[in-house]
Amino acid sequence: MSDTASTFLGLPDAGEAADICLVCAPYDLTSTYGKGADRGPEALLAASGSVETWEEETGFDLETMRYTVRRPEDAAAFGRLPPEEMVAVLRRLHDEVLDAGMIGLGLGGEHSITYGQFAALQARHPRLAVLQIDAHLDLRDSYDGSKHNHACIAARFLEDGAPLVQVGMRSCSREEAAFVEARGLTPFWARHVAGKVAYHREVLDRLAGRPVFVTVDLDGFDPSVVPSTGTPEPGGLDWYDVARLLATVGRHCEVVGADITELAPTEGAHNRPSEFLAARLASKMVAWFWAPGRPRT
Ligand SMILES: [Mn+2]
Repeated sequence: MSDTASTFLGLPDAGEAADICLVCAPYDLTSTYGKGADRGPEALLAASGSVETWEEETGFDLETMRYTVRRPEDAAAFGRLPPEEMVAVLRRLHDEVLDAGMIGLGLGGEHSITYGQFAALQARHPRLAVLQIDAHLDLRDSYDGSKHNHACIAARFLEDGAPLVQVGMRSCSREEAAFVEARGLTPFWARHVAGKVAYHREVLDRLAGRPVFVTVDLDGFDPSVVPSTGTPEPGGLDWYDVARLLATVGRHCEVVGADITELAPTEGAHNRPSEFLAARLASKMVAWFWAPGRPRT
């Protein structure tokens, strides 16, 4: 790691004294269409240097909390690990973060990175529920020979017994559709919830007072909002769709961890709206989920 590695929001790295630890997962081995998500974490952190530390919506000063960034020791070697080993490395990193009393904010990386953090959290919060923002159901049991392919993350949550609330879906396989039917799952399809807020009540009912892990695949957003992602499915969520939902969840639930995945930076772009949105989302998550003294209902 060089001396010039980005910090979060351009603030000094607080090391072991941090409240929030951003855990980088520069990994993109199993993606199938657009590549580059391994460069997502650093692109988000670099963009965060231009994000205001005053959070205008909640009136929270992000500079009053302390942040640190953890990266795999050897990013290139990490990027070549088989998915099962990658997940094990991240599980250890997130265990350390939680043992140190910090809140983890995972930065991907393809969506398979999420399992390490999920497993570390579930070990501490057996009643953990998951809120997943995504264009895809990710309910394949395995894909390309791995149960830790990016297309399988939601199948792992269910396999481990975690209640799962999925929002923004608009793409799945025939087998996934059959699985949804057979299991009686009721994902919130993008076509039903885009532009709406009335369904938030049902989201909260399903999370039902449990500790919550929020996992955001940026392809849940519409490609006009987040173009730089591996599989930009049309018909996605707007910024305010996601912002209103997550602000509501932050007010009503105990969010014990979160991640932002599938940022695939556009090299040489004149401006980088996806990168900046991801950084802004990270800063908003801190304000919505973890700001001390924030309004709770
Ligand atoms: Mn997805």
